[in-house]
Amino acid sequence: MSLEMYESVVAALSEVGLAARGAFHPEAEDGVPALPDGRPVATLVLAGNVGPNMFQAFSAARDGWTAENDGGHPLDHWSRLVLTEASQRFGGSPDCVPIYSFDGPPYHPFQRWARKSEAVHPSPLGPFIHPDYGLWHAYRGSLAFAENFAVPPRDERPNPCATCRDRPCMSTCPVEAHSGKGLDLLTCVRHMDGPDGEDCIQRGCQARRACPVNPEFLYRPEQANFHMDSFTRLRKASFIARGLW
Ligand code: B12
Repeated sequence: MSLEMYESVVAALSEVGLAARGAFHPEAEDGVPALPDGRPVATLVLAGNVGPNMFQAFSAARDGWTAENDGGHPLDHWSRLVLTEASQRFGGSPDCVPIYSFDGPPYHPFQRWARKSEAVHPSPLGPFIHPDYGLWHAYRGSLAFAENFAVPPRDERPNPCATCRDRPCMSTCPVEAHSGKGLDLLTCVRHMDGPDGEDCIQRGCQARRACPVNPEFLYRPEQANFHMDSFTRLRKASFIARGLW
């Protein structure tokens, strides 16, 4: 089985600042949309961030951008630019098209796709955990191909949370927003927007940072701050719009 085509997709994604996050051959129940000319997608390669590469590439590219040209969502804007560029290396539409994790609602079921592609598992916090990258990885989109090419078999390593006895992620949040029944979003965002939220905003979610799995992949402060600041602003705006703030 030659992985030559898959390896060339890995290289193309890496050149634009993204990491390939595994791949699979979709079946009808996976909810992968058809290609623009109606053909089914034969191979889907997931793309995201692992380690600091994506944030470095994004930070360099956005220099000089304003809300007028990035639509107020600079990381999503950057993701569209670079995934379109990567797709064009494989002929572009309709043979290879990007699908984005942030397009919605309704959103594409990226977590379902992620579980088919890599050894990721639900963590007690909600986001998926990876045996190598811990909680420090995410998805920006995917490349959908008409061509059926060989991809590596799914990595079957088990969930690291299954053998984590102390579960510090569940007891570290200063406002107990993680109860085990899902995130209490209003409590979380109120805390981050308030006078004691600085640590979470500047360095990232404390519960997530308490995870002992491979903390060397922890987001650096500039990336943590970018994500937490935009998360807080967008969620607060949504609560205000719904009269819940
Ligand atoms: C909407 C959304 C949110 C909403 C959720 C609102 C809601 N109540 O649904 C809000 C704004 C709250 C949110 C918050 C966060 N999110 Co969010 N979110 C999404 C988004 C855009 C869509 C999710 C969705 O509705 N999918 C549609 C359903 C049908 O898709 P699905 O994949 O099939 O969903 C399955 C999984 O969710 C799975 N699943 C979920 N939990 C569990 C648990 C178990 C036990 C099992 C078996 C399965 C399972 O079951 C679902 C049904 O099949 C996804 C991106 C995406 N496209 O998936 C990111 C995404 C899930 N979010 C992500 C992240 C990182 C976060 C935050 C940590 C952000 C932050 N603060 O930094 C928080 C943490 C939330 C938490 N602790 O739970 C990441 C997760 C990455 C990862 N490592 O897994 C994603 C994938 C985005 C990305 N760029 O990578 N998010």
